[in-house]
Amino acid sequence: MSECFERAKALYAAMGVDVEAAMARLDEIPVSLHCWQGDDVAGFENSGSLDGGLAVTGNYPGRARNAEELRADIAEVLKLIPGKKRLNLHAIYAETNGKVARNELETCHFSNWLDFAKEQNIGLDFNPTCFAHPLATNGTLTSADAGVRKFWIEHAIACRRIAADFGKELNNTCVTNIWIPDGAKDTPYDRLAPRQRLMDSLDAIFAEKIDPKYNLDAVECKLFGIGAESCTYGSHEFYMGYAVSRCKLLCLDAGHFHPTEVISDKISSALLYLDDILLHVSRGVRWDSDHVVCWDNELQAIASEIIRHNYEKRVHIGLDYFDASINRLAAWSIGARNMYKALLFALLEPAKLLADAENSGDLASRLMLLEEVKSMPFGAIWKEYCDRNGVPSGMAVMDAIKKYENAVLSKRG
Ligand code: RNT
Ligand code: ZN
Repeated sequence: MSECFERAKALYAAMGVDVEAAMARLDEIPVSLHCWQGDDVAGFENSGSLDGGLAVTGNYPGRARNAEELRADIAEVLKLIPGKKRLNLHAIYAETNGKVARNELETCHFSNWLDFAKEQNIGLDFNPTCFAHPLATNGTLTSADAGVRKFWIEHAIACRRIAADFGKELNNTCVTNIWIPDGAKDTPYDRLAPRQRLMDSLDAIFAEKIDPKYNLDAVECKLFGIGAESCTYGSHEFYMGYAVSRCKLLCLDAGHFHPTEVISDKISSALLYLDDILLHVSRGVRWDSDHVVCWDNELQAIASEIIRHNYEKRVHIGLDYFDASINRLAAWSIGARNMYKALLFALLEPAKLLADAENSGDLASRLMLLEEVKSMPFGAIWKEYCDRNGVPSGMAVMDAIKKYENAVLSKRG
């Protein structure tokens, strides 16, 4: 233990903060790493280009081209992130050589991923993939075509069963999130009918009861997407109502609201009415651009909300961004480390002093405290946390990434 850490710990203690307790609490908070940062949301179906309003920009060399490469990259990135991690898979990461239709997917098509999760001692999360598919060009669960709707309902049902198997096999609850790109480029005449169909499709998907010990269902709203500028059927109001009335998890993606609207302010409201929620921590720049998560004010506000109200068992934290313009392992680890950093920073807030100041109406002291914590020696605590987790800190993270880039990524065509 370094002298820096001991001094920093004493300074936090003077503010009534128990650093050891904070680190112990952080150990129990999982963050779900999205598998799709490693291959630009391509998956293994060779289905062609991404759509549904999703766009990955950049062509930095070294993209994982198959499951072995992706798992090798994830194994490497897990070594660079402290804390209790999970892995979030999409249905398109099935290993079927593209030969099994999405509505016929089974757990056996993910057996390598299950082995990998066991090897790494991590839980899995899951997502039906309702985009990048010939049947997804004109709506999925909202489609006016009953055959198309049926296909996507069957796909989502298959995904829930696979997810429940993940949960059972790993003895670790899986969270399955449904996001669909459905919406209208231009002003629709009827906004109700597609939403009615979406509600009915979701009810059909969730008709089968699955033990919440194995799988929890989440639904993800969005304000707009490319090609769905005028109306997105799965809006916030739609899914908030759906989640509350059906006891589902609401998924709040940080990039899915108006640029001045923040999800940190939605957590306490949503959790008054819902048992659990899912977060897609992302960073929108001017739009839902899915930039690498930075340790910015909003990320800190999200983490502080979770910690201040002891929500860590009810808020499932997932990451959702994709940057192909820089080394993908760097993108992954920078964003994930920032999530843990923000959680640790929140855990080191002088909670009692802040609550006392606020409750006694001493708002100047509240402001002073909130500003003072910004210059506390947080870096020494973070470094100690990384050391104890056996992961590098500072630019040593980049050194490890460059080493892997030279040895592995640069050899990929
Ligand atoms: C899209 C949603 C969705 C996807 C992933 C790949 O806007 O955020 O969560 O990013 O499922
Ligand atoms: Zn998302």
